Amino acid sequence: MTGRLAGKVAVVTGAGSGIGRAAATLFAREGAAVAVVDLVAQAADDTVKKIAGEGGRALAFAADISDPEQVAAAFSQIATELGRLDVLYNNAGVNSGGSVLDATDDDWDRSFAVNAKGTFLCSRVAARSMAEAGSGSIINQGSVAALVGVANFASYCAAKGAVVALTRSMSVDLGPRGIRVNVICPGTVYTPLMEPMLRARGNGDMAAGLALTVAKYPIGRLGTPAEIAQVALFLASDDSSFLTGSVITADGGMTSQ
Ligand code: 1HS
Repeated sequence: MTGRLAGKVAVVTGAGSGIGRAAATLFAREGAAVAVVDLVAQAADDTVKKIAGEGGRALAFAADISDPEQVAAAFSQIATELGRLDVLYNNAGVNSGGSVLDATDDDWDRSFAVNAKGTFLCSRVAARSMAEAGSGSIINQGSVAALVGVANFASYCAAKGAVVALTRSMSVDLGPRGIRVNVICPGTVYTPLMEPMLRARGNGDMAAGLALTVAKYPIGRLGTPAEIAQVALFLASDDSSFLTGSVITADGGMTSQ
């Protein structure tokens, strides 16, 4: 452990699995006290157990980040339990399939409620706390889908595009308050969240969907949660002290072609 987050308090949303769990675990290894936020209480508890098993400090909070009241309650609990807030990683998100021809109103509404509004709601409450301290780092989870068109992903592309635009706007507003705001745009990382997309892409055949997806990545494979967590750690730490408003692709070259 190099202690890159020693003495810090970090909130990670969607930390019950995948990239969020990897980031929460890594942040704790680097010395942060971590608020593990997830829609599924048991999943958040499981991440806290993993962190505790490694000697780290973490607390679990169940919340639907698209619900303003649940966000307010969770962050109030976090302030009570952990006292301060130095880092927010807005990792929680939902996938939603369908092109503009067949996506449903619910697809659109849910994608924006979680991916865009959830990022906004958590950022607003965190930024108010960080502004009092005059420092902080907010990391938003975008996607390559914010930067390039992805077939049958209309509402997800649009919502993640909103996250990138929100990041740039927040960086302008919060820079004078000592708060940095950046966004990671990952390529596909193999997590349970991605299985519906991969299976659909392969017309029901997961292996075929995976092969079609990997073929889009010059590096020849998909990313891992740990690789994205390392990018989040860089943006959370003082190693990225001159970065704000930055869009960091972590995509195996997918958007370079
Ligand atoms: C879900 C993640 O944000 C990546 S969007 C899907 C991109 S691709 O790998 O299917 O081209």
